[in-house]
Amino acid sequence: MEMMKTRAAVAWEPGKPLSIEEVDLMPPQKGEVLVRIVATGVCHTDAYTLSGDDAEGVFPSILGHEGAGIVEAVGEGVTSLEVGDHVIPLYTAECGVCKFCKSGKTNLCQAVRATQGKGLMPDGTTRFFKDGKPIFHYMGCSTFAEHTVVPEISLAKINQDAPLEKVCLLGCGVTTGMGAVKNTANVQEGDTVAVFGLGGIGLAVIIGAVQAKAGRIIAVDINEDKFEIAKKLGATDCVNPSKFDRPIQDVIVEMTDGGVDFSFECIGNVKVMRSALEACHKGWGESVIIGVAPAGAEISTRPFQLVTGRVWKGSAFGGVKGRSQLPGIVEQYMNGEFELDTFITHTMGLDEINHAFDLMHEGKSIRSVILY
Ligand code: NAD
Ligand code: AHE
Ligand code: ZN
Ligand code: ZN
Repeated sequence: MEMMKTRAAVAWEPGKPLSIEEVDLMPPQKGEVLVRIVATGVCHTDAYTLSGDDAEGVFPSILGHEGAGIVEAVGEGVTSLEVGDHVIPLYTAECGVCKFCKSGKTNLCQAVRATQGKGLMPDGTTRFFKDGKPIFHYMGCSTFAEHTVVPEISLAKINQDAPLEKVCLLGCGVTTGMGAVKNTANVQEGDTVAVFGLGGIGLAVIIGAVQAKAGRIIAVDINEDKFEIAKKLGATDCVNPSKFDRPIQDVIVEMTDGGVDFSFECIGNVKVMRSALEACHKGWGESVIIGVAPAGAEISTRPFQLVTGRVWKGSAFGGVKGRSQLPGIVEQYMNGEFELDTFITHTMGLDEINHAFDLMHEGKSIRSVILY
């Protein structure tokens, strides 16, 4: 196979709009797969990396990590996928044999994590080029390209009948939120939940909490335009912290007779992370950090908060093992167990992708889906 041309949104430098251009793509090497991306969501993490705040951000790169597509070619030694398979790229690979995969304790496979974090394929090189110069990969996915090359262990094979323009959202946001509730927190019937930040992640937490039969779901956002969808999905209370002259954790503790059983931070703001922890009930409340904070940011609280039984946790990709568990989540979607349409507030072509970032920053979208 020869080098091919494909269309991509290139992030040349931090803080600049993406540039839509033709790039060169090398064929898949050993253990790699060429995927034609059919659709991709735009997640806040893409904006975070583009902003320059990501400690692992490298430029120029092709961002995007919430996609779905079809296998077009496989490299040497690839056995689990063939041309025509429908797939979701995974930023959390699943090799099945590393210490992490075998531990039974985490979804954080480390097989390709080190090179992935440097924007490289596992062999330490890139497949994307422009005028002979390498362009970095992103989170092992680079779904803002019509074609991408990813490791075999970073692809979940899914039901061929699943609509790729919708299930792309299971590549990050929706799986992350729902999974954090089920796998990381293990919310039980009747539990009280607070969700901080009502973007794609926070709204998926609400769906997860409804599925877990949580008794009360308190949705928190400074943008009240988000409350309507939150309520539609099952939030029982919506609160805007900027409407109170005291800390939002005090408000929530009062509303809930001592605090919530579980809280989820879905923003990436370390001050809100503190509020989310301190909104938890003394003795047992657990707070799950999902939001990604800028390089150098640190969380703080009085250790007394933990001494007195509150628990601080984090969750990546909802604790979901991509290759073994994501296909089942796609099946649940196909069986009507949850919906995705509410998340998709905008669809557009790759040429309009900068508009998707604008909508996100203006708080006007939940998810924009780019259709190739
Ligand atoms: P988003 O921009 O769509 O939503 C964020 C929401 O937070 C918005 O509704 C915004 O109004 C609200 N918000 C902002 N500041 C606030 C404040 N001070 N108080 C209350 N609400 C506030 O983002 P998203 O795509 O839903 O992503 C949310 C976060 O989750 C990001 O940090 C993203 O990087 C992270 N993320 C983490 C994982 C993971 O695996 N851990 C996966 C996906 C996304
Ligand atoms: N590169 C960042 C870390 C970013 C981060 O925490 N990413 C989440 C997924 S965000 C998806 O929208 C994650 O899965 N983390 C686990 C991992 O292995 O990266 C930084 O701060 O350096
Ligand atoms: Zn994401
Ligand atoms: Zn592994």
